[in-house]
Amino acid sequence: MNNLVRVTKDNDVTIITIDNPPVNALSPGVPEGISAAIDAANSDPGVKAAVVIGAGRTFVAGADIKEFIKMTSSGTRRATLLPLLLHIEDSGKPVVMAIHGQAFGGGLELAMAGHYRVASPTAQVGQPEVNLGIIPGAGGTQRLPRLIGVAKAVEMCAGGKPISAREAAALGLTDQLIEGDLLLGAVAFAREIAGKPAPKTRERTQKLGTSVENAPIFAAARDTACKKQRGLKAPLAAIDAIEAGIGSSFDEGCQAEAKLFTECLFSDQSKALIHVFFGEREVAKIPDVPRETPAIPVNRVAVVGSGTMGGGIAMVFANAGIPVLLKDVDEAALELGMGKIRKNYASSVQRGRFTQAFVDERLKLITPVLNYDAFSDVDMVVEAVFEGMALKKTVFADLDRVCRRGAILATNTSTLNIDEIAAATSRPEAVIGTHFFSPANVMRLLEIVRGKKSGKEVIATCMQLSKKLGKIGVLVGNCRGFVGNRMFGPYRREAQFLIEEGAEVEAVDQALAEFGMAMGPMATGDLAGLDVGWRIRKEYRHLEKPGIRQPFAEDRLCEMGRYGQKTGRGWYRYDESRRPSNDPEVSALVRKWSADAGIPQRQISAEEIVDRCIYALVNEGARILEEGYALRAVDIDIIYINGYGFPAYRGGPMWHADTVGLQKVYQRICEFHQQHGELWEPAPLLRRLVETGKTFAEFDKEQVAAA
Ligand code: T1G
Repeated sequence: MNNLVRVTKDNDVTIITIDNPPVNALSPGVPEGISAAIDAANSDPGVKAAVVIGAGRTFVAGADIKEFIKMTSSGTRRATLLPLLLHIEDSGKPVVMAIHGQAFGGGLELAMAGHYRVASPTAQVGQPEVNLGIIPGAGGTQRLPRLIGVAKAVEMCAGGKPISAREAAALGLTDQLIEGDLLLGAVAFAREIAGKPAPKTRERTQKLGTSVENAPIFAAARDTACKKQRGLKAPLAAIDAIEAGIGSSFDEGCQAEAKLFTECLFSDQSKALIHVFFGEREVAKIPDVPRETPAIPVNRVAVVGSGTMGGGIAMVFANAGIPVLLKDVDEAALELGMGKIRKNYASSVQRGRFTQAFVDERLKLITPVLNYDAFSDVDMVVEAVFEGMALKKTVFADLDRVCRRGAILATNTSTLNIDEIAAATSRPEAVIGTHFFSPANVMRLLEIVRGKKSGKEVIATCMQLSKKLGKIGVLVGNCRGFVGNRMFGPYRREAQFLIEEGAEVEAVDQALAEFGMAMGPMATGDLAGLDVGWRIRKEYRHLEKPGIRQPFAEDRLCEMGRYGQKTGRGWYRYDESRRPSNDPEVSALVRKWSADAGIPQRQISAEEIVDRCIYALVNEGARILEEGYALRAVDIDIIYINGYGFPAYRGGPMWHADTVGLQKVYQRICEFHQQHGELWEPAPLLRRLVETGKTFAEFDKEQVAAA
């Protein structure tokens, strides 16, 4: 026993409590403590059975992921959990696992080594390892199919999604659901089964079936993994590990699993996904806004503007159970907005994401209004009107007049200056940017834009609220386009230049899709509407530096009314169900325009396409870091993965640059600088990191240390 694992007794039942806050990860000392506790129970003649339970909010959230970073950076392989789990399984006294909160990864593997499992109805169990680019490494791919069958085990290990305790009970993964006090219920259960044969999971092979029976299951699972988890290696490795166990002994299966686990763990994909795991938690930490900064209660909100964004934002609040007023200028606009909301909810029910009952409840929380009468009661307003400064200032002046003091006044602008908007009010400290991404009720990213005078409580509130809304909130500074869109500019600029220099539209998109982007830059433009960027470019034309090359093709397409999916034509042509097809007319038009502009045409490789687009992101990201508009390089990574479809298994643009090697990235950017001029001036921070042999990850560590 040690301070991570406590042993107590309830008469003839030993209670082993894992107490390693915050999530009882199986950090060094925990497996050893459990092993010693099992020995103590077995050597105590008065004991008939043992119960293993987690202290605090959860059972066990898995192995300690931090240990994996130590292993891959030192190249040393730590002892696995396998011996401990065999030790539990071979215990002379039956061991009951009592699950509440989460039994994830190594936590579920631990639970499956027990002879029985009981759970609270609200518990969740799962093998989410593939989300970290690895697979279960402590027998999970061998014990899980023994308990629930091959098909469901493949789904859980390759998909990585947890299941509820109720579903687990229905599958036979848990033996009893305990309403009320879990420990009491588990001890009573242990007394019931004490003295009965203690089934060893590894010996339960009835549900394994044969290779022939399972072959179609594995084939379908591989197909699904390639489609739904495009580019990710771990799901396929998880399927291989389960398949390797069919027709083999338990030990042979575990050896195959261990080999695949190690290959995954030392892969770039896993290092990137573990970076993302901790990154999604790191972005919540704001150096000058401590975690204990008081948050303003947000129990009632209002959204101004019921267009696509406004409607989506209203759904986000309603989905979180927060009543929301949705305001627009007239009945027609409101009816249109509410119609879109109802349609979105209907398709969520159709796709099984929500139940009709859930949707009915949510719709009751959205109140369409035509005036500001009830705005004095709200704790927060999100403005989502048309992207024009004059209109936004008018709305904020109104909000300043009608909202109570202390209410948060947020704007969903994606490009406009937060300080200028705030200046339209008498309370700039209450003004902040909450930049949702379309569709707002789906996209996880929330760029929280700090104005010069945004108050710390307002920032803290929005950061905490983002988690409640199921979003990942990332705090950014108030520069043009903030972080995401500011970087997206150079990325799409290079994509257009490549097309003007001879690349086909579909070749550019395909190269970046193969790199792992969820969608190519041209198709993304067509989806968002080419006119959105066109209008902004026209508004900022006066800021363009003379003599600097600007892409022209997209503006020309817009002048022809080709706005993308919404007009059936953009870079691609779209049929009535918005399926894209290449449009030879666009190729011909661009060839002509380029010839008129004297741009020589050439063959362009997929490698150049990827380098120019992705390194444009990296270079601009380095500028943003240097200027302090992003707190850390990892913040940029989390923004790009959750808002712009950057592949998580590459860790985000900044982590990707570190993985490629900053020296190599810098050299390539210098080449582009040579070839394409000033737009490719290397960012000073990038040059400095290369000169000092450092990485963006080390830059972050220094930032954290300096804060
Ligand atoms: N290891 C280390 N730290 C962890 C951790 C873990 N497994 N899980 C969470 N943390 C830290 C996290 O970084 C944060 O720290 C704090 O705990 C609270 O987490 C052998 C190989 C359980 C659903 O993938 O999904 O087992 O920021 O903010 O929102 O086969 O944490 O406060 O400093 O996320 O309530 C498999 C990972 C591991 C589950 C709770 N397990 N964790 O969510 O809190 S691999 C997982 C989660 C493995 C075996 C394999 C979530 C959670 P800080 P949080 P939360």
